[in-house]
Amino acid sequence: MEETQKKQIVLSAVQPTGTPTLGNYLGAFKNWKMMANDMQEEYDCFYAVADLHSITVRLKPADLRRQTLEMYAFLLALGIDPEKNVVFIQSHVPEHAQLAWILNCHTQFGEASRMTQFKDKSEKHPENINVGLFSYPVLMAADILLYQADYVPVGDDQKQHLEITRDIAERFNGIYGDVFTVPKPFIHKAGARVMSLQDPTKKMSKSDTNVKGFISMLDDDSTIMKKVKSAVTDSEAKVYHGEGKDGINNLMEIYSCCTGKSFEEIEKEFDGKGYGDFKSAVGEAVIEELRPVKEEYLRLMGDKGYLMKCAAEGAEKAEYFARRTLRKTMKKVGFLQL
Ligand code: ATP
Ligand code: LTN
Repeated sequence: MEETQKKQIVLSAVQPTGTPTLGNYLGAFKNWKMMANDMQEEYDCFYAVADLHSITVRLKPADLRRQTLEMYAFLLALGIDPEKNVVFIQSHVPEHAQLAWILNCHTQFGEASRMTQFKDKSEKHPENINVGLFSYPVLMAADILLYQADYVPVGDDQKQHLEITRDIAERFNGIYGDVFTVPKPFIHKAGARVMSLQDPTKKMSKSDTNVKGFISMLDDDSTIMKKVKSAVTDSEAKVYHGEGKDGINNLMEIYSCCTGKSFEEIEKEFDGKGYGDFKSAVGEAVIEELRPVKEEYLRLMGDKGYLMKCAAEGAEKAEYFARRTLRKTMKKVGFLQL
């Protein structure tokens, strides 16, 4: 990657907390891939496995290790070229934790307390409300600001974390002069919030205890079809996008993302047909959408040596940029330079 190029910088990350879902794929990964591949001339992309973030919830060490490599394999399986982009594992670049400390000291307790993800996760894990969970968005801000990112492609649930990142960056720049690029969220409306198949008022989440609520990217074809067929809908038996039709709206959104069809086209396609036909079509579309990624993932998992080599190269490239920003930040704050 040419350092002198005037491309916009893109950064995003995913936690290795389990097998990614269709929500991660449609809300984030699809856009990551588009920015890294189809819009390669415009963007330099940095994508990370956020393993430091994932220990805010208690994980077994062996699971963390395995899931980190698996998530890394998923990123490459999307078709993101590790030669042309920087694909790395967060904990391999110690500057993330270092910058996070400095940013912690420039973040107000009050503003961090307002984060809805913190409130949700505290409710979910009342036995382990650790300080890391509280300062999670500050580490996320460090991830983004270290690379001077212009855009951060994420799902809708991360909007608030992007807002606090922007506030921290602006505050910091206000005190010390221009240090950080103030990043913008990149949230593609379609797929930004894929809902649970069992409770379409809640977002689809890989940590949902009810496995019927989410489609895992490794589910086999018949499991995907079964989950879609048992998705909660309504009793109207008419396919259209409307109020009070959360289940159908969600399936239409999924179908639209996988096929590129608009809601009007979908309504026409299923005019006079029941939910059974519609669900079969959605199931087929999801199966076809995930198939190539799943196949490539399984192939890559058979070559761990290659994955480790890519991770090492990614870490080296990422650190080059991260070190530069951290040095500049420390100098501005007034740390004695050697
Ligand atoms: P967890 O379920 O463990 O809390 P998560 O899947 O919500 O994790 P990440 O894995 O860190 O969180 O999310 C990675 C990316 O996927 C983020 O950009 C997030 O916004 C996006 N994402 C996650 N779930 C959905 C969803 N249901 N719809 C759209 N985007 C999503
Ligand atoms: N908090 C994010 C994951 C994440 C992230 C980031 C996203 C960690 N660091 C930096 C974008 C940029 C989530 O999706 N739960």
